[in-house]
Amino acid sequence: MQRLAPALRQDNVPLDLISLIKTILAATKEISFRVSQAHLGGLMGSTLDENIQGEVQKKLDVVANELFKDILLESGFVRAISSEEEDTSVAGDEKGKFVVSFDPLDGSSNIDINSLIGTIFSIHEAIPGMDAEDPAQFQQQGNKQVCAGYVLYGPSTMLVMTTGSGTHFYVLDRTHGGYLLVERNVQVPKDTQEFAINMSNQRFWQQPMQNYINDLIAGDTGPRGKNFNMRWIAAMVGDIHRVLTRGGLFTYPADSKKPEQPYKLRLMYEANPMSFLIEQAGGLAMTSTGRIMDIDPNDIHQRVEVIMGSANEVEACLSYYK
Ligand code: AFP
Repeated sequence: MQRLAPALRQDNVPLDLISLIKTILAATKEISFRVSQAHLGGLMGSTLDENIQGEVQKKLDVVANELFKDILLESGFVRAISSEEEDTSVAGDEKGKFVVSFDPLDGSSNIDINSLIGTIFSIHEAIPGMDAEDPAQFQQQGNKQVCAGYVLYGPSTMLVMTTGSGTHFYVLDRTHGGYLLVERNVQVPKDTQEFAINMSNQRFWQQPMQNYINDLIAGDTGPRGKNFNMRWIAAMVGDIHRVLTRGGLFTYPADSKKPEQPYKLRLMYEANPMSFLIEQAGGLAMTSTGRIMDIDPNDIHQRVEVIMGSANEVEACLSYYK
């Protein structure tokens, strides 16, 4: 099995980006260890704080964020970072070539039940001549990402990453401490009979999504003429990993639960990196009105509607909005 650095060189990834990726992965190895220790390290439960989005922070969220922040800002490769757990972007090295957005621990509600969680990251080149302090560094579309990935802290610790030459799976080999390539050029099957959505929000969805899901549930007695299965891990990393592994449709649609906040998932460190991975694996990553990676970001914590996965199923879903 190939080690990470030669696999990246094979994809012609520039050396400075390889160095940054290795820096990010150093942090994930420590997070993987801390997650596996959980109760033993006294890291279960919540802090007394909320992040800027009003969500209660778990102790592990905070530890993972500090680890990432420190390692990235000390690396010299990074002009600025933005994180789910930071109110604003944080300046790094003025000469840093990259900006990094990340969700240090996605799926926090799964921490206390010893279930799937992961780290999501997205890398853009810094805008030439723009100050590290300037939050406009992050106003770049997803289609400008030079690398995106996630690390899943499951039964094995897996890295799923793209630098624009396909989406590849790696596994952390604890015997030598590095990530090994286990599957190159993963492909999301075009068709699927599996979907992932938080059904408890059904009454708050717009009518097209209500109609689409009703038709999936009707199965072989409805217009789709086939039965569908539903899965929901409540951590986007876990749900997208399943879609990348065996296909499926994942959606977090617009809803009217909180009128001031019609969308749940965050563009910069959830939707954009997952879109890059899904598209590089032959899937589609859309809102009901267009491609996610073509959205012009206006805020580091911007939220967005998400419909992604198996190409033909995403098209089928979008046809209800026409
Ligand atoms: P947290 O990491 O902030 O807990 O949120 C996880 C997440 O943003 C995403 O990973 C899930 O798909 C989604 O929330 C699940 O949310 P609900 O189960 O509350 O609908």
